[in-house]
Amino acid sequence: MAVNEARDPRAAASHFQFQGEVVALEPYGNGHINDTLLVTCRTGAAPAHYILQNINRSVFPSPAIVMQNIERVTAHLGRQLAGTPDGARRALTLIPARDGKNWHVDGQGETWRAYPFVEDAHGHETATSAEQAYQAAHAFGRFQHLVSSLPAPRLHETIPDFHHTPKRFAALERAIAADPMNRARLARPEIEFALARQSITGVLIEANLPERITHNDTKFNNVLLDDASGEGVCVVDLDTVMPGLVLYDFGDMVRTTTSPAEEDERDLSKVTMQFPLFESLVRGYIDSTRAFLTAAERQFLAFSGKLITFEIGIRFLTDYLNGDTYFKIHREGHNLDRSRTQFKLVESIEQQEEKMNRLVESVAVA
Ligand code: ADP
Ligand code: GN1
Ligand code: MG
Repeated sequence: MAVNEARDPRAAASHFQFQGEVVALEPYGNGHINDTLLVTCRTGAAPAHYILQNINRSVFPSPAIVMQNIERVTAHLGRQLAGTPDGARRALTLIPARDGKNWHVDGQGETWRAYPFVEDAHGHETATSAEQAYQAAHAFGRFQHLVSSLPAPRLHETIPDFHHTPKRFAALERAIAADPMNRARLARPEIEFALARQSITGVLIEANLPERITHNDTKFNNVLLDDASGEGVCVVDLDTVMPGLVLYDFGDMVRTTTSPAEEDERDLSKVTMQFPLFESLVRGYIDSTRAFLTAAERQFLAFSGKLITFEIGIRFLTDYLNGDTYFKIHREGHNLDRSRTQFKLVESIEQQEEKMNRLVESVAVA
């Protein structure tokens, strides 16, 4: 991942209360949005590691509201986990800047934040076992449970209408009509696929489900699994924690965990919704959300997988048509490839949806 050269991570790092002297800064992870760096500091003992991030201002036009949310959410998680075994690794905590604030704004108006690096745990691009799927779903469900008791006021909407699928669909229609890069001719089958499914876009919004605090970006690589035990130890990427429907989170787990292929896989024969992984997601999620999940929410678990996969597919397709202005890309046609894998997965879910619904019912009554 290339880090924007115009920004100065080394200067930014000097503003945080890291332990010891910064000896290395290197790009880290596979996020599509922020610039993420691993910071290594020399101390008297073992090196200390941190994550330093620059918030993407074209995606988050108001980084301050992102940080205000994260400040409240991390403090709330920290209070609940204090004194529990391994509590410090189970939630992100902000490293303060030298001026005592919880983030740093540099001379160019760029916003930086830092977290302790969670050692001996990693995010993975794909799940390789049913147990990993269970662990991821359990961790994201536990996260929803822990944040459900956050005291008022309501969190800021860091990206309004983030999971408003009908509005995402309307944005796609605008991109098709404007076609600023003359790329629509290269994406005809994908455009047809998307347009044929408009009818599903409003289902969750019209279902009258409870608003809760949700993560909204529960990609499999946004939960760190413990290297030794495999346990889902820490949920990361908190920029979009805000009011939402729990199904946005479960849906994105289905999208990113049940297929053995990576999000940008070009060999579509590898993209399929693997039923045993879906079953593990359902079990892990229901096990950690029993305290609050309603029957109305449960009945959309399978559907949410289809909807959110479709939604992210149309976002990739829209970005391709608009000239790749939102998601970081690493090759020509990258966003088109990403939309193709999403749509292949939607098809695979469509083929198994009834069976998936029956499974959810059987787990719920067990
Ligand atoms: P983006 O919003 O660009 O996806 P993330 O916040 O998800 O950025 O960070 C990118 C990746 O860095 C994550 O997927 C995760 O693997 C890793 N990561 C983020 N924070 C930490 C942390 N505190 N400790 C260890 N790894 C982290
Ligand atoms: C982005 O930040 P990252 O890479 O975890 C995006 C998600 C998409 C995802 C697709 C703020 O997530 O909404 O589902 O890419 N985040 C934002 O991989 O738009
Ligand atoms: Mg991420």
